[in-house]
Amino acid sequence: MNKYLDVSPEVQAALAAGKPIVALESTIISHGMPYPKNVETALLVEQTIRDNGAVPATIAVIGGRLKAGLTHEEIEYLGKTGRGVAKASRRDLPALIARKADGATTVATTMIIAHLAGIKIFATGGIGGVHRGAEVTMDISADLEELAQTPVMVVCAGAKSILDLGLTLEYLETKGVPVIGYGTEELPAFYTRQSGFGVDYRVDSPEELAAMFRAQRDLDYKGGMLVTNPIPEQYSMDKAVIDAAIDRALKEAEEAGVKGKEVTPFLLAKVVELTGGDSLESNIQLVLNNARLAARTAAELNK
Ligand code: PSU
Ligand code: MN
Repeated sequence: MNKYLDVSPEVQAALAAGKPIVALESTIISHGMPYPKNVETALLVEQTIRDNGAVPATIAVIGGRLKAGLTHEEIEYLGKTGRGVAKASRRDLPALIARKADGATTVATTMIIAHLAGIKIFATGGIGGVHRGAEVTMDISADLEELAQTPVMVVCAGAKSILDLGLTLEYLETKGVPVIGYGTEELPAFYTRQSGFGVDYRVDSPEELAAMFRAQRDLDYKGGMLVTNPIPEQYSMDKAVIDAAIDRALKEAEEAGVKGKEVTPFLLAKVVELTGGDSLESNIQLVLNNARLAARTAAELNK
């Protein structure tokens, strides 16, 4: 066990008993949704994972400790503090540990900590990727490099088209990361079920997802696998509405000169501001949908 890691008693017991476990990230709590919906959602996602036969392990950095499994109080604290908590990606962990500071984990750091704890599956909303204009800015999320080097399955609803989805897929291909569509041949774009881009493989059951992941592990690949699960039809959004909000958000980010790690949270917050409660409800529903699939897949993987 890594000396900086704290695994909660519930997650420890699940690991010892060989029970299925699903990791969850915390940037989605602090930076992804407004309080108190973020806390309500985080707890509901945990409950959904339990209802589907697995144990949830929400991940964050608290007081410099890498936590796999949070208390309700810790989730409440992250949600209430919101963007006041540092967004922690791979490069931030050494500083947070040394300074005994708090951090909300992105997809990249949640994968790192899940792997340290021995957790193989992680459910979230959307991942980071190659930003539009990255051929000039070089703004590429560390999430992609993490998928290339850490053996965790990430179940998401695709990526938002605040990113360049075509370049994101090219990057993942170069890095050898399989991109799976769950029940679809097309990469979902978070709020919508379609993006116009194809996935590598369509899979229609948790059994088959588990089999692919097992094969990847047996090959000793160092990287992970990306499962993209489209938002349920009834919660999907009008493409024109969401595209207009994204265009506007990108324009405002450019005008405000937003750079570095602030880019993604700025764009996400703008989109929510411009589309209101509808996009928040969609966001919540797609995360619950991913939690269900991840829990069932974790159960299959443990058979
Ligand atoms: N995209 C979303 N929702 C999110 C994020 C991205 O649709 O919550 C968060 C995740 O935590 C992701 C991080 O890992 O932003 C990526 O940030 P960056 O692009 O700075 O790597
Ligand atoms: Mn970036």
